Amino acid sequence: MLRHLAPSARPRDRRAHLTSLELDGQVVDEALVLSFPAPASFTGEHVVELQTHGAPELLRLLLQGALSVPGVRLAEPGEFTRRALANGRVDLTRAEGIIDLIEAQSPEQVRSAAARLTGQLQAVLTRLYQPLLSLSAALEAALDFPDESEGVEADAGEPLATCLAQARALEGQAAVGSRLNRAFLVVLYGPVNAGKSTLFNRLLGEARALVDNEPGTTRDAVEGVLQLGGRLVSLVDTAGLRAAPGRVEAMGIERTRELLQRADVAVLLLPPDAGPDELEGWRREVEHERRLDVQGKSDLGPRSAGVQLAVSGLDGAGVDELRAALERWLEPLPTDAGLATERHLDDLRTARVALERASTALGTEPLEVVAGEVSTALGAVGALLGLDTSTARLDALFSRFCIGK
Ligand SMILES: Nc1nc2c(ncn2[C@@H]2O[C@H](COP(=O)(O)OP(=O)(O)OP(=O)(O)O)[C@@H](O)[C@H]2O)c(=O)[nH]1
Ligand SMILES: [Mg+2]
Repeated sequence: MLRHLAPSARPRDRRAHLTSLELDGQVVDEALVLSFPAPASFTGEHVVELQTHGAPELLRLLLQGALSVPGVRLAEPGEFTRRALANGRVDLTRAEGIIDLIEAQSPEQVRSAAARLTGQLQAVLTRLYQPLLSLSAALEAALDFPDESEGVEADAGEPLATCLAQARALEGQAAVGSRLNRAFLVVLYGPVNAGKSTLFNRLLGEARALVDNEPGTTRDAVEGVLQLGGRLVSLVDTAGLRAAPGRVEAMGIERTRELLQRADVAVLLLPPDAGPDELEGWRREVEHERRLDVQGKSDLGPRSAGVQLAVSGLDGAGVDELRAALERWLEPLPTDAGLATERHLDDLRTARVALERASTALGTEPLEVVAGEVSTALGAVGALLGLDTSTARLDALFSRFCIGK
């Protein structure tokens, strides 16, 4: 049985309390105990936290001890956050922020997740949700009580336009957010033996791809992830391009071409002795609007004409310049980017399209049509917040009209 010593000194709420932990009568650790009585805890329920030393064997023992207490079990994945959600301590956007923060892989993703975690997306969505709720309630009421509906259409124009502008702005942001969460694809390509794999390894800071002076060493595409300017970049080393490759190599070359079609930036690496004709030939070989022409093995000779940069994967010369050049290609993100993310894009699009249809219908089609579209938009925004809109709308309706007084 797990217990902490000095049970007479009950820890004060929300204060760290130093104590010894005892397991089956023997002290196993000195730890901090914190108690958070309901409802002022993360989940809204009574919570006790133990801050112990991190030794895996100690943690295993403590867990075993805790689990031997009747009624104690391990939490399901995400259960604490789920309970917080169920108890109204966080909304859906904040709950998502927590998991996004845990999974973040770049500083930009950390910032974006933290903004959701601290409720910034919730605040922005609420600024859209509240006026939509009032508008929807007013329209539904006008349908239910036609006698009182005079002027409703004229009054709806302005809030409808405001909501539509807000939905459009959020949808634009979600599109940026989706690019933020996606790694930028940078593909290294060029003739065989140009030094692509050596440069790839240098950029990643580890010997990932095989390097050899035999042309055609790399056959399959090799991917590595790195950070540039706070953004996540997926860097791909490819099979060198050449005429008359072997059968397997030809498959690799086909893959190189496919990758180049999807690449955000293509880096063409050329041998040091490449003349202007060869450069021109490679330029025509693969068309890409964001391409960097780089001469490799710069330690072997002077820079050839026509390239933007010269690098040596072997001694690292020019590699910082290459990094800087790649960073410049990465799309700059606005500071509030990624408040809304790709996950929110569908619902925001539904809301925006419905509001556009409502605006077109207002004054030209029956009020039912406008009300129906506004209701669709409300449902989509409510879903983002994890709210039950039918109950919310009833609440808003009843508070306005005092039905059943
Ligand atoms: N001097 C010098 N040699 C290099 C440099 N980069 C690569 N090499 C050498 O050039 C040869 C080919 O290098 P790789 O990095 O395998 O070239 P690659 O472009 O990946 O070749 P494939 O995969 O066959 O297309 C190896 O012998 C490397 O050691 C460099 O910057 N300077
Ligand atoms: Mg290679």
